[in-house]
Amino acid sequence: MNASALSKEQIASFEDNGFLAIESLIDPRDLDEIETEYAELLDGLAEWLFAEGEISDPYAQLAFGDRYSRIIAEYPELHRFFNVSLPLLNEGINPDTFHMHKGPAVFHLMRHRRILDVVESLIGPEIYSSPVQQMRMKPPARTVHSDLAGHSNVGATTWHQDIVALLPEADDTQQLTVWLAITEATVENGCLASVPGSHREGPKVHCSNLAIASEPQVPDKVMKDRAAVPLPVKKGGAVLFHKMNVHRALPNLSDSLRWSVDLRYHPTGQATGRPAFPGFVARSRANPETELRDASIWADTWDKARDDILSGRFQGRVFEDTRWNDSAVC
Ligand SMILES: O=C(O)CCC(=O)C(=O)O
Repeated sequence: MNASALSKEQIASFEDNGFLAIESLIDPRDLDEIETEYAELLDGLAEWLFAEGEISDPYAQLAFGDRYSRIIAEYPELHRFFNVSLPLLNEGINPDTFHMHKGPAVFHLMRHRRILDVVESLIGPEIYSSPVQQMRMKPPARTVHSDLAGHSNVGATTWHQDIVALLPEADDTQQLTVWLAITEATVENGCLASVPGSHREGPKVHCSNLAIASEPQVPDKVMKDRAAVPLPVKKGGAVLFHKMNVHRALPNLSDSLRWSVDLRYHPTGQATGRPAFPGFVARSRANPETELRDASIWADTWDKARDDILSGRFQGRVFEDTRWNDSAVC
């Protein structure tokens, strides 16, 4: 039996609050690979978009965060090429922007030993990496294109429970979010804020009314008297979430990019809640040979999912966004 990566106190705190902030979870140097991979990606896209006349300058002289912020202000679809999931669209898909990033650094991060150790402390040793995952690269709020102000990968993340985005097949899935800070997350640059104990309150009404926001949210009027705790963490730090915990992100009021990734895991064999997208066995103490260790195979599974959706071979819904809607509240 391995020693738990979380102390008894940390596990009790997670169970009590529905979240746990770990100021430093992985060595910040373990993020070098992601930073290099994303810098190369941005370089290639900047050259291409400039050649296509989509942006006025490739901004090659700028550091990564500023360069990303400048380019996405001119080309709002940019975020799709950096995300680690295909777009969450049930219809109206444009193949030109139905893309994602699936480089080896992302796969290596999903299998990071320290992350899986912590996950194992909470859900046990048979760990499935859920395809419900998002790369969130948030420029300073004042620079965000109005089309993206309500898009949680770039602009605001409003109050929600993570269950809101899952199909009903995953109602009993023990999904755990690992929200990892790739840049330090502070109150100023938009760290998360969470309502302690809210995971015991059952599912909340989430409004999908476009007049309020472009993503399902628990309306501010419902949350206005609730005390939320801000959860700043260092670069390489993490916040773990129960899927029923109510949380949001504060706005990025700083002058630089705030960058995080949310990874999700659940015990192998449970439904992901997003059957159009592929997951994989990240750790198995019982059957280690079932673990996926090859980043190119992982990338291939996403290519196949993309083909299946675009060709119509996959006919179900990709994403759940209206199930918890209730017009009386919304
Ligand atoms: O980083 C964000 O803005 C939101 C992340 C989040 O809400 C989540 O991981 O569930």
